[in-house]
Amino acid sequence: MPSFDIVTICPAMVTQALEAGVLGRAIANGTIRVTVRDLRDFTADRHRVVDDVPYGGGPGMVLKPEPLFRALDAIEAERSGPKTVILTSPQGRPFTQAAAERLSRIEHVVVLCGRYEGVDERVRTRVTEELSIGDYVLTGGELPALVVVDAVARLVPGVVGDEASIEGESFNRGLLDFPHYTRPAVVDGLSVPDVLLSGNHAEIRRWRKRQALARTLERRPDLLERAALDEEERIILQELQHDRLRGMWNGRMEGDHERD
Ligand code: 4FV
Repeated sequence: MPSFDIVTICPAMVTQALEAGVLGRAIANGTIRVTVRDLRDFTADRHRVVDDVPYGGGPGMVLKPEPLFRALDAIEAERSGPKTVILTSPQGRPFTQAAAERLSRIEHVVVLCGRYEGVDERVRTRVTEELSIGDYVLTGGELPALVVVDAVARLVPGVVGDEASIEGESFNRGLLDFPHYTRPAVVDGLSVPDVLLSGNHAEIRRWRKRQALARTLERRPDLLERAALDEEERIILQELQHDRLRGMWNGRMEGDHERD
């Protein structure tokens, strides 16, 4: 059973977020195990101090190394075997779906949540991977840790009810997702593309491929360089690029809601 340890000075925030939805159910039914560790439990002083002023001066505080080292020692003492120790920080490599897939195959993942200006640099001697969820600065590493655990845990067999919803999702192959519609067929004069009401599954699959490619071409052409396209998708993409060049493609998505 894949297991996660999250080390944080805000355990309540993390625990609460883990109680919700798919993750909460998977933890409750034992499909995955997530242990939230309060960093203050690994301090040695009666004030449970986890931070200190930066050497060399400057604003803010830095997370002390010893409590983090003790937390990692305790986790390692509890659970032998290979583990990945992740530090979430803006200095990390961008977190991607591919990283989530790779981490979902690792038995034990530990996530250290930064706070204040960050962790003492010597903590990185115990870190195997540093990940960033985006080029912006948050108040803490807890939300990034939850992003990583959520994206990884949902890939663990049995966590998401319908595995097909994982395999089929576009991002798995590096594309943006196609538009989704559900009842009612018309709302505020906004209708559903006829093809989705046609019952013609071959046409529907083709339409979804075309929408995913068109949306990716328009919004994230960078993804197309790395996307694993099948033959049909390559042909559709050529058509889209051709239309685009011929200016026939006016940037409006075919799926955009025709007003009745
Ligand atoms: C972050 C990010 C992030 C930086 C200072 C925590 C904060 C504070 N982590 N992706 N973006 N971390 O902003 O992962 O210690």
